[in-house]
Amino acid sequence: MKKALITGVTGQDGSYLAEFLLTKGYEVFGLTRRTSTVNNERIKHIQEKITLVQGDLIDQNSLGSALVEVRPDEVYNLAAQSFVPTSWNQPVLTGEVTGLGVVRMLEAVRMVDPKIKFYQASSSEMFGKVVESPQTEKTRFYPRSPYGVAKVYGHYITVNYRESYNIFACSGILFNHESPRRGLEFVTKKITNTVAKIALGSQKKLLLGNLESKRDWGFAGDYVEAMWLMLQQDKADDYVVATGENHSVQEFVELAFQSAGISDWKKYVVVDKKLYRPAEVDFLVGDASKARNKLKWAPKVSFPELVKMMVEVDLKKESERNKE
Ligand code: NDP
Ligand code: GDR
Repeated sequence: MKKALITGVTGQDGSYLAEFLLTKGYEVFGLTRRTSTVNNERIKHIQEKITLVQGDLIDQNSLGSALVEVRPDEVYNLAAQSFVPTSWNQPVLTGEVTGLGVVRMLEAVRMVDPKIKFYQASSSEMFGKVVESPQTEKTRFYPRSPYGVAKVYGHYITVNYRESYNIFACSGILFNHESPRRGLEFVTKKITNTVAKIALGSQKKLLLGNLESKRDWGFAGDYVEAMWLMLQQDKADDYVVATGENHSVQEFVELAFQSAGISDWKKYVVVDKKLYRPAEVDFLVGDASKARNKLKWAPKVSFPELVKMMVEVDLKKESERNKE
């Protein structure tokens, strides 16, 4: 039985990856940091089947101890300060966790057992102000936020540990992926959650920032399979994971209202300039040909299906809340 340790197991991707690895017969361990209130909402349905180990990407010793305790075959480093706007408010913390956290985990791997396979959650935010479209593994990075800058460090230190120490370290450059488990502050979940409230009468307006930015949005459940596939190859490498389609925030809004049976979305949406970012990433679209060819990976859930899935779950939750 293979053993995997997931950092960021309480997050959106960590919960889907843990489920996925259980179906593949893995013994799954999740690294969690101490919080004053338990926040295991996303993994409570599988908590009996996985083992939680305490640790924090800011604390080097805790990472080494976790590896000694678990002795995993594979480490999936998904933990990060992952919300782009917060990275301007807390740039140093973002650098510590999202950037230096990666080298802390790589050092732990190197010291405890350099044969451990390592996956790093890199991001399309590294492309930022894009220099070409669509973006591939070879496209030059031009990050536009402290988060993007920290991810570029995480990406190159992963490549460097592969080249310096021959560690089987892969970097997955994933484009935006969403799900009903997405954090409430991200634009997709904010939209579907508020649309559900508007449809059921408990909220009147949806406040948004830049409606024109475009993203290549996929379904998180599809993307975690690509992470696993990367670690099953003969050779460690880096891969772009994306759908190859992009849509504006406004298109997402229109489709979300439609899915809730509301045609006149303009009546409800208010643009708030305070939600604009100091530097925006206007347009992202990925070319996942390498992942398609080498990993035989392809996304399954389409953009309209994703929006509909998220709205339906939020409508159901909201109507249950209203009954309480
Ligand atoms: P989430 O924000 O949902 O989850 C982040 C996780 O990191 C949480 O489990 C959080 O724990 C944990 N974490 C934060 N700080 C620390 C720390 N100091 N020590 C240990 N754990 C910590 O992110 P996603 O699931 O959406 O994303 C997973 C990874 O993929 C992230 O690295 C993200 O940057 C990257 N990524 C995400 C994309 C996306 O579209 N979702 C696209 C490309 C990359 P807690 O619950 O305690 O806060
Ligand atoms: P992103 O996701 O920054 O791409 O990072 P987010 O959903 O936060 O923003 C997407 C786009 O929507 C615009 N936008 C708003 N965004 C938020 N959050 N709230 C709003 O009200 C709003 N209005 C408009 C933004 O300006 C932006 O252009 C996500 C994260 O998961 C990262 O961790 C990950 O690396 C990247 O995706 C790929």
